[in-house]
Amino acid sequence: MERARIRVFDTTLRDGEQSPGCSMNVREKLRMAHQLDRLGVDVIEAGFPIASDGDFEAVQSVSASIRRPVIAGLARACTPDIERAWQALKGASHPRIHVFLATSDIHLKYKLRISRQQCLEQARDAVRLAKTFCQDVEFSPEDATRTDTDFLCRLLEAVVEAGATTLNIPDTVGYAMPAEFGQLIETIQHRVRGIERVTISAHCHDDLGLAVANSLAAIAAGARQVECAINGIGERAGNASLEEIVMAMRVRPDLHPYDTGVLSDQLYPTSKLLSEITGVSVQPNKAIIGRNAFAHEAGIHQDGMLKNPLTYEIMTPQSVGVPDSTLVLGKHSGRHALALRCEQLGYQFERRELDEIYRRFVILADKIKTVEDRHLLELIREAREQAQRIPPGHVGELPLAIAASASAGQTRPSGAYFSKPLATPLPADSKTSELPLSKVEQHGEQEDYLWGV
Ligand SMILES: [Mn+2]
Repeated sequence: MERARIRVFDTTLRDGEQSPGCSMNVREKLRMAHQLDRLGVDVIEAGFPIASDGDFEAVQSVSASIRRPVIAGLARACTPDIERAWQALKGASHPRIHVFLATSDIHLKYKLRISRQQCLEQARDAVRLAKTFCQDVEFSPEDATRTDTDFLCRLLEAVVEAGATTLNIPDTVGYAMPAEFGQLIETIQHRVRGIERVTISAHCHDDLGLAVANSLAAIAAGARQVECAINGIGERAGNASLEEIVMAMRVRPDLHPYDTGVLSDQLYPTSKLLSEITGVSVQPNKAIIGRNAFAHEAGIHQDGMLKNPLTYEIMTPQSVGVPDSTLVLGKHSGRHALALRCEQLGYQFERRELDEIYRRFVILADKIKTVEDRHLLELIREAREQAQRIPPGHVGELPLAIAASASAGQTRPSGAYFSKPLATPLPADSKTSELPLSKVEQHGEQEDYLWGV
């Protein structure tokens, strides 16, 4: 069976840019647009041309230099906006005017102060005007999810008749639930005359954390375009995250048998570029592209990962452009990961030696959360030094200097620590092979497996 193709409409440069701290100048938008082109999105919404001269210029230069995708510009349903949008877009190889007008009673009454009938006529006239400039016209009934369904269907029918080629259904305020939103898309498909000639699109916000779920529900119900943004940026809680939608479909084709034109290994580079440009980074646990999305700290997870990544990863980091999984060394880590990191640092240990290092490592990790390579190197050195000086049976104390320097946030370990003479004299008969055994060893590997599920 051929899989349906979903068009990815990226609004990072328009809705995304409207989020606090994420505004971009012309040069930055252009840089981002080139990366979105590499990523393979179908539509780039480059801005809202009437909003400012800068935004006009940005849409104009994106239109002039990015030739493969459709370039969209936003316009309210009025003549000056539509004309301005066209002025900015006319150099594009595939221009699209995106007209919007609020349709919910709450917006009509308090914001626009117009009747439903006036709203319908304004929407229809705006699409007609846009159509005189451009074949590709998208219409969005703002706040669609809080709009009376009968009225919404009548209005959509009018704009299809006026020439709209894409009907975008926005959950502007992030209010919808997945089943409900899917139902709305189905209703529109059944009730709007002429709908078979146009593409249905979804535009979801994340106010209840459901933007991606709602977008997937819309696709399942027949939407063939999805509007989304890199890193999920956008008004308030943001838009549906592009990387999450794309990877949900890629990881679960059994339930979401759809294709996109997105090259998934460009997801991480695109996310990083956006963070670099805006200075706004994503939370570490952000799905797909967060710092911890492919990091494993728990011992049982690390052990599984080292044996076969399929144990704890549903996709490879490489598939989304992340260089490699990270095994973070913390108090939840086990010997297996510790040994591997030691090996990567150039040290190979006998089992008993490793146990001693592991014992010290756990004590340290309890204090400083993440054990960096430099801590580990000190720890190894310290364990070796003490092994040479302390008689067998005596268990050394916590490497306090490391803990102190780490918790004080120092980037380099204190040099004085190593020059400090150790109090215990070296017994003549001690051998390095007779490292003191800690209680840890008696519990064996099971000790590493306390953290799971
Ligand atoms: Mn929006």
